[in-house]
Amino acid sequence: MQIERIETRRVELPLVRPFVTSFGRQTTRDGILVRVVTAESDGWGECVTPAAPVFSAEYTDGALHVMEHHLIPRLLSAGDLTGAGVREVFRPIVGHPFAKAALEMAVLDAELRSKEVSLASHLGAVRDRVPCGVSVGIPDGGLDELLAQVGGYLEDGYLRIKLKIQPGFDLEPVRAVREAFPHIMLQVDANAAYTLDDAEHLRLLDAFGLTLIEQPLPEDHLLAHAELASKLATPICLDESITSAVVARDALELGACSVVNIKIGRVGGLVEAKDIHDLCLDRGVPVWCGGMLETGLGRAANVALAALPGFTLPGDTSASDRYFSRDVTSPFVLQDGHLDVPDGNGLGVHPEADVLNRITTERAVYRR
Ligand code: OSB
Ligand code: MG
Repeated sequence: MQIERIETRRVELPLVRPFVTSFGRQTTRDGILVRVVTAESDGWGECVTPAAPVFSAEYTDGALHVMEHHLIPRLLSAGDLTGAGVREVFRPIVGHPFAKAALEMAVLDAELRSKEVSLASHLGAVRDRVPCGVSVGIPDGGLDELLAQVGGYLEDGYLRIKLKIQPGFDLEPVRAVREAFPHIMLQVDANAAYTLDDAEHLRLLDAFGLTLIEQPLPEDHLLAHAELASKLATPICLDESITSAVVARDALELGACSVVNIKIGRVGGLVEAKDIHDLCLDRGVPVWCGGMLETGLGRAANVALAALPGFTLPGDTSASDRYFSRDVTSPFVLQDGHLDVPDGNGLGVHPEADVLNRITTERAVYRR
């Protein structure tokens, strides 16, 4: 496959409600959609960076810059290419996994559309729908609002609730939700907001029967996570720390986590994500699919990935209406707590032109 043209679109979509975490407050999805055009077909990818470098070093302006000046030129001069080869083309460029993942996704989508194969079957999916959880931000309105939001999501049918926590907003909200909903699958995500000095405090979470605690400590603190894991009964899951299959193996060897959150963007693409899945499946380590407030494009990839056999826990693969009043693709709709895995060619969804044009704030085209 020879790439003829690559288009980038900076997009901005309002969120249905602000999303607040220990690293900040988000009211819009400010991302990049990319389109790869070949002689036979075209494909789409989504860059899921936040607007500011607060989750990881990467952010949307930086991702657009590295695409334009470093990644896209390499793809356009790569000659004959498949989705499986993109990771190698990008290897000389250090870091920037979110930008790399978006372009790899678009190349793979174009390839699979021309081969008439769905992404899910290409990856080795074993199910046609995936169980879904929802990630609940820190509410402006305190515990009453939190309980109302959680109750609403449970009514919608979500199978697992994840609460964002931070110092000063942890034991109380977890206790309140657990008391109101004694039997739900419940977990928490700290987004790296604690230190090992908080171990005794975090140990108090053991009382609430949580499925896991996600990323309690900073990204590069693998040994500290191992030490914390030895003090807690609640399983530790890593998100920010797991940047590659190599790091995933190191983290598991060190005992830094016993569950892994896989995000396509954070690890640099679907090929790396599948490698992490395979490693964890081989070691009997449960994985689940994280989210970055994706539009329908990134969501289609997440849902296809989450259909692999090692994804044994519900993901942050919520329905479109949890994020946007109008998604850029046809919406993903929750049915019985699940999302259907798209079975069309490639991602199985495509942006709708009117919405795409409405949300695009900048567009650029690069030719071979
Ligand atoms: O840490 O999992 C996270 C959103 C943006 C950045 C980081 C995270 C999240 C979420 C939301 O928790 C997951 C989603 O519903 O997409
Ligand atoms: Mg997380």
